[in-house]
Order: sequence, then C-alpha cells, then structure tokens
Amino acid sequence: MPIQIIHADITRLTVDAIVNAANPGLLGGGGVDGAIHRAAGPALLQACRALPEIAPGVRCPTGEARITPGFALPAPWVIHTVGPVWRGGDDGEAELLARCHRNALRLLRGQQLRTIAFPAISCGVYGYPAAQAAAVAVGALRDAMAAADDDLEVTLCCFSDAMRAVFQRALSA
Ligand code: AR6
Repeated sequence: MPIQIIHADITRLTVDAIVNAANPGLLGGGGVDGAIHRAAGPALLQACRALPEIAPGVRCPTGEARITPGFALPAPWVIHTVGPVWRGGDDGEAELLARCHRNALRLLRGQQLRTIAFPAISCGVYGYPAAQAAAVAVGALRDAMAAADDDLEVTLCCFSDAMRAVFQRALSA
C-alpha cells in the first residue's frame, strides 16, 4: 500500500524522513513544528539556522521544502515545508499545499530515500479546512507517485482519530 493513513505522533515514527509543517523562518514554532524540535533536540535548530536566508527571516518560502538531519529523532531526516495560511481558498492555497507535498517527495528521492511521513500540513494554526486539505494532499501525492517508477512508501500521520477519518475519506474517494 503506497499511501497509508495512521493516527500517531509523527516524532515517534521510524521512517526515512518525517515532514515538518514549519513557518518560513524555520526556527521552530508550536504544533507539530514544536514537537519535532523538542524531540530532535537543539541540534535541529542549529541546522535550520545554518540554512541560507533567501530574504530577511525567510529560509523556506511557502510551498518549498528543505531537508536537515533528524538528530535525536528516530527518523534520520526531517523535510521542512511551509504550508499556506488559509485565506478563504481563493489565494492559491491548494496549489501551494500541493507543492509542499510534491517538493517533499522530490527531496526524498534526491536523497535516495524511500519512506516518508507527512503531518496534516496547514490543518492546525494555518487554518486549512481538513477535508479540503486532505483531498489536495492525497491528490498531489498520488499524482507525484504515479509519475515516477519507484517504490516510495508514504504515511499520512494524523494527530487525532477525527483527522485520521477525514484523511481516510479522501484516500477512499
Ligand atoms: N504528530 C503529528 N501531527 C501533529 C503533532 C504530532 N506530534 N502535533 C500536532 N500535529 P500545525 P500548520 C498536527 O499547527 O497548520 C507552527 O507553529 C495538528 O493537530 O502544527 O501547518 C509552525 O511553526 C494539525 O492537524 O501546523 C507554523 O508557524 C497538524 O499537525 C504553523 O504552526 C498541523 O498543525 C504551521 O501551521
């Protein structure tokens, strides 16, 4: 099963790379970002700080992704991406969220890695309606996986059973 959906704490997963739902500064925050930084330890913040700023305070623009080691995490790599803030849906949110998923897979392949877990990017503080985000995430991942001849294993890691059900519906649609 190339895409699976689970209810779990992403910081506990032993996949090649976990995805962080970060902000453009990449210096940590709340939600899954805070949990990943706590579990990885302070070396993760140092590694993020060492990434180049492409504008003042911006290490990763919305829709792009960056990779660092996972340090104390069970996952050896963290792929940091920045989802869109929900502004009602007419501000390019779906394309930006799809780009997050595509760019994360591109980095995974670029490092010759195979297994990856995504949180529900933008579905917390950034306010993206979960059912719509799930449809975009599943669609983008399916398209990106179908376009390549490899054997990636993608886990969508939801932090509640309700969110797991929403993502499961998108996968079954
Ligand atoms: N494992 C899996 N999922 C989690 C975990 C965890 N340990 N903790 C929270 N989630 P959010 P966003 C879920 O707000 O909306 C940060 O401050 C959570 O329940 O973490 O993309 C960043 O620095 C929700 O379903 O990310 C940014 O400033 C999902 O992860 C901003 O929040 C995403 O919620 C990014 O906002």
